[in-house]
Amino acid sequence: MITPRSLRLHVGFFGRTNAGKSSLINALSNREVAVVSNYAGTTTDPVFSDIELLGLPVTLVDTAGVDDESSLGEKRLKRTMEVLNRVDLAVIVVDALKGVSDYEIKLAKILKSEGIGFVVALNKSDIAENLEEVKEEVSSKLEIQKNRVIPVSALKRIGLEKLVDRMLRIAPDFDDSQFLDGIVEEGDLIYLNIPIDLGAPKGRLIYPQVQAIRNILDLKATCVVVKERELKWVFETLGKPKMVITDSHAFTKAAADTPEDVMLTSFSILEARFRTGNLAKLVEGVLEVENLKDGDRVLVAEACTHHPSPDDIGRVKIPRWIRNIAGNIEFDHVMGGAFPSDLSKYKLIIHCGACTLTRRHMMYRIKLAEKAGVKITNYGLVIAYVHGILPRAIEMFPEAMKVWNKVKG
Ligand SMILES: Nc1nc2c(ncn2[C@@H]2O[C@H](COP(=O)(O)OP(=O)(O)OP(=O)(O)O)[C@@H](O)[C@H]2O)c(=O)[nH]1
Ligand SMILES: [Mg+2]
Repeated sequence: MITPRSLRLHVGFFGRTNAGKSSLINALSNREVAVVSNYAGTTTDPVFSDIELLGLPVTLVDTAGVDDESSLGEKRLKRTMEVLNRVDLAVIVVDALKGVSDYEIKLAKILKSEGIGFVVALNKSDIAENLEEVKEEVSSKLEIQKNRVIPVSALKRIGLEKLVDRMLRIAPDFDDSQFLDGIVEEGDLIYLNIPIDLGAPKGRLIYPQVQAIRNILDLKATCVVVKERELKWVFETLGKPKMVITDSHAFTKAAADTPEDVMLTSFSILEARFRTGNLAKLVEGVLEVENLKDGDRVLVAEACTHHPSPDDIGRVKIPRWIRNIAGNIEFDHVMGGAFPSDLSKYKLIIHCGACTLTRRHMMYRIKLAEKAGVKITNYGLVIAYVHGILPRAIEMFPEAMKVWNKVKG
């Protein structure tokens, strides 16, 4: 299976126009993925390309160069900053003939304050003079160690290996084992309940399901994968497992078929915990449903773009369930990369499982909601909540249970 983009290490390339960001991405990927020209401002929107760097799946993100003169520059800067919140690692590309300006200094400060590691690619080293002096100057102005400044030439393919080596050395650890960390242990038996209904994609499993299977095997535990009709049968045949993980669509039936002393949760809740690192915050969000009143506005955000089906979960079911509880609520929907910059008109944001977003990106969206003072939750929690099985589905996560108990006592 190809690594989905959301689990790839995202490396953003930032710098002024014409520094050679696109050229460098082409050189690293051995392809002409990005358009290069001598015209300042060639790249306008972020361009994502998936490659492997020394066996590590990464996504290189080319950004619009910033020039500090035009008003267009302002807009571009804003867009660059949006990309910055989606990357795990940054490369600041500096034209060795020009050195650093206030822009790179500002960029380095932001990256440091956001905790995003970065290296500087000192490009066009093939035609630069006094390379050592420039390197010295860059490292002192950006207040970074000299070994973080790597002279390269995208054109002549000089210094690329060294650049990659530095990048990977400072890359955050990219291991997805946290999906079931702390819950599943060696020797455990886990049942995975996966209904193959009309909503299931043809011929494959969805990523959280694959991730769970892989993670259980990595943890030296055993899993049995069944459709919802066989869940009862497998209990009778193999006995009690430590836990049942179910697809959200089959939550109610799974809850009925799973004895009270067996843990039960959903792929969607596990995914939410993994992707946001803050299940408690999302539980706080779902409890906000009780405070909604007629006329309140709720945003439903779906990270992937798909054609909504007649009983689409985000478009149809969730609004129906919430209206049943809270009355005449207004719903807005966004899809894909779109996310409103003004969230203040919403009382609540209900996000999808976000399996197509990077963790950083999802955490950023949570931060935006927090800044706007808007509660945020996710599909899986809403489904469990409206069916009255939320406490059961989160009881293995003490931090989330604490929030529940505080409100529900
Ligand atoms: N001599 C030399 N020229 C280079 C090198 N890398 C890029 N260039 C040239 O610099 C110019 C700008 O390169 P791009 O890759 O388009 O620069 P960019 O940073 O993507 O620019 P924008 O998209 O406009 O922000 C092109 O004419 C490249 O051929 C290099 O290592 N050496
Ligand atoms: Mg470019």
